[in-house]
Amino acid sequence: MKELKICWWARQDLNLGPTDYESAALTAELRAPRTSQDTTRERLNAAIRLFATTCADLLLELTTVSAHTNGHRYKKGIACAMDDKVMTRGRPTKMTQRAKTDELIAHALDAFQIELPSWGFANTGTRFGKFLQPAAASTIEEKFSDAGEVHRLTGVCPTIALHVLWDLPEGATGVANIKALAEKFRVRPGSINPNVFQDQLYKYGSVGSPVPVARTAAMAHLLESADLAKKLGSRDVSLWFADGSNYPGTANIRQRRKWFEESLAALHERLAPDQRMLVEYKPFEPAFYHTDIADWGMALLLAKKAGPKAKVLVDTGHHYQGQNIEQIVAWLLGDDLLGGFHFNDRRYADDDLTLGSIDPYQIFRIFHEIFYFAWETGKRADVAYMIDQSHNLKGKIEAMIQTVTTAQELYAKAAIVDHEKLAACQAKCALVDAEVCLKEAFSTDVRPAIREWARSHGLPEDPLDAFRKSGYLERITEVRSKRNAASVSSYA
Ligand code: PSV
Ligand code: MN
Repeated sequence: MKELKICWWARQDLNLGPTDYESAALTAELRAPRTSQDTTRERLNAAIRLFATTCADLLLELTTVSAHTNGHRYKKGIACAMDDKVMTRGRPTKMTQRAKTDELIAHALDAFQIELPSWGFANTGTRFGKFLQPAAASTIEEKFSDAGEVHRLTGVCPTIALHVLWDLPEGATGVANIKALAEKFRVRPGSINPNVFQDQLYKYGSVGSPVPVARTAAMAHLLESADLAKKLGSRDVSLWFADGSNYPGTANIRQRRKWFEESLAALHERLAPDQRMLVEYKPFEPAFYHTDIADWGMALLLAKKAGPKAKVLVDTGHHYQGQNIEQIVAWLLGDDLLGGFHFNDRRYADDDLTLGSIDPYQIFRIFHEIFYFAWETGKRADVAYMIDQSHNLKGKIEAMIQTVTTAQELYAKAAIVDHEKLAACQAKCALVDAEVCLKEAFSTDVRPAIREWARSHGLPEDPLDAFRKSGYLERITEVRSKRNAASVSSYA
């Protein structure tokens, strides 16, 4: 029992604990035995052990210590706590359940960021045609401008994903312009997405094509994308391949896999030590018989073979009906192979609908697995949250703001799951209680806490309303509508 308690403090403290617990443990650290060769973590563990045995029921609030969850602030917290003056300011206090919940949410939101896709601001459609929007972005400057607006209002979207051929058609010569736009609109380039699917050359695939020139061109483009990412200061090269075939017997599946393995290994080689490559999977479309990287198992095998900088990217729309996505997430987390997400929702296939519009509980369950992993292991999952949506009918900027606030809500709900209680219920096979525990968090109205968090960060409490009142849409509509009306919308 004592052991369990110690673990609990350790987890809370080293990862997602509310300030009060952390401060209490930090206070305990002051009393913990120190030897010169102890690492901070060891000392902290010793302190937590001491804390658990001596003052488990006492919550000390160190008002001046901001011991947040991320490494930097946490270290700062330790440094402050080691200062005796701070120690004397500690005073015993009990927090209400509501205050604890709000604080958990604030901590979680402080660490939550989500990347916007450049293509989400442009005119898009289905294969039957596009419905053009007067305010849609068509230049890279307009995409940066729109992304900057979403970030200005939400405060959590500091990066924009770029698609190489769409956003950097001239390759490296476009880098200076992108950097200038990043500066101007205060959003950095995020993941770099190579495009090895739209050129005629790729009719039978890219790195998996039986046509040697297609494989060579695709490889060159992947390497160029890695270099572009380096130049732009982007960590992730995000890979999606349309490769596959349409009819049984028309492709050598095993041979194509070998070509994929070779190409991904070569790309891995080209990455800087701090860069990553994310391997995305998708079961079908545009290929309708077989897709070379059809599911997470294939992506996982390819990533493992490529090397440690390769991780799997989960696009929530890229699964067979009924697939348990949170289980995939849990498995990938367990092997440190979850690199990131492309968030969207779907009803049928890769519908690219707004996150949480069809099944918000599913996104909550995904976030829950991530929090639960962190609580249990004391490790913070290094996961890139990215949006991959095309809003064909909704106003693009509005839909993006709606997506971001939905993501925050579902993330906040997952942050307040009572992990200790849940783990106890699971261990006892208390099925109803375990499920109630999860649902309790899901049904909590986290919006007041999110509004409070926004207020405290100088952000609008209702970003959608702020956007509507800002006049931005009217301004861009005036500038862009003529050009948009003249652009092509037909499929054929
Ligand atoms: C493919 O459907 C995909 O999910 C890939 O991530 C592409 O990069 C993106 O959509 C383009 O919209
Ligand atoms: Mn995607």
